[in-house]
Amino acid sequence: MKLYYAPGACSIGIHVLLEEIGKPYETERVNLQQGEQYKPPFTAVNPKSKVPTLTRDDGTVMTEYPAIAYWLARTNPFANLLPDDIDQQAKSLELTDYAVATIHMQGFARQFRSSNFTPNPADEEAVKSRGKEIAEKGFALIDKALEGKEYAVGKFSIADSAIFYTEFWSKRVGMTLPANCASHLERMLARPAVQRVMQQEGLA
Ligand SMILES: N[C@@H](CCC(=O)N[C@@H](CS)C(=O)NCC(=O)O)C(=O)O
Repeated sequence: MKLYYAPGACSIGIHVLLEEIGKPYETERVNLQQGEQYKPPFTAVNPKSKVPTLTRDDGTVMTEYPAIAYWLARTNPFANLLPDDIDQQAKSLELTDYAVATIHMQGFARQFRSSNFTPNPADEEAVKSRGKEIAEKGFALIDKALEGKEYAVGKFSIADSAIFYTEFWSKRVGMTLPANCASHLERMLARPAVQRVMQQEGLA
């Protein structure tokens, strides 16, 4: 398998899952600042121009965080990346999707790429504040979900890797995380798999 990633991007969550699984895999860095995602050879791999992108041993390509995370969990059951209970599995997927589709794509994307959300540069500050509001509301909901638990559905699962990267980003934009999210981030950063990824991506 090969993970196409950018240091500290959302691909870090999939990188964490690959380390949790512990099977051999390759990585290839995509320089998003230099626009490598919009040019060949990367566009031949993923025409959506996004990381994470995973090429599998049979040469096929997987994109979209929740799909990659789910596939990794189901094909590596020994790694316990999803609970056995079907309701808990659905809950883990629900939280994964919320972190990716709402907190990341609606909240942080507005803060990191405000010009993508308005044709008018004068509106960009308003776009950023709206993004912050969306992320804050998201973390408040995740905080409730984490109440009394170490991880999102009790034991570590794919949802934690997605929540982790959004919590990690909160530091970049100077947001204060609510208490349960702050402890969750610390717990994640203490996991050996996460520490290896931080080293590998040059973030430690
Ligand atoms: N919906 C996608 C989102 C992936 C995404 O937005 N990736 C960002 C990095 S965090 C990216 O590759 N951005 C490059 C660009 O849009 O130019 C997923 O779930 O994987």
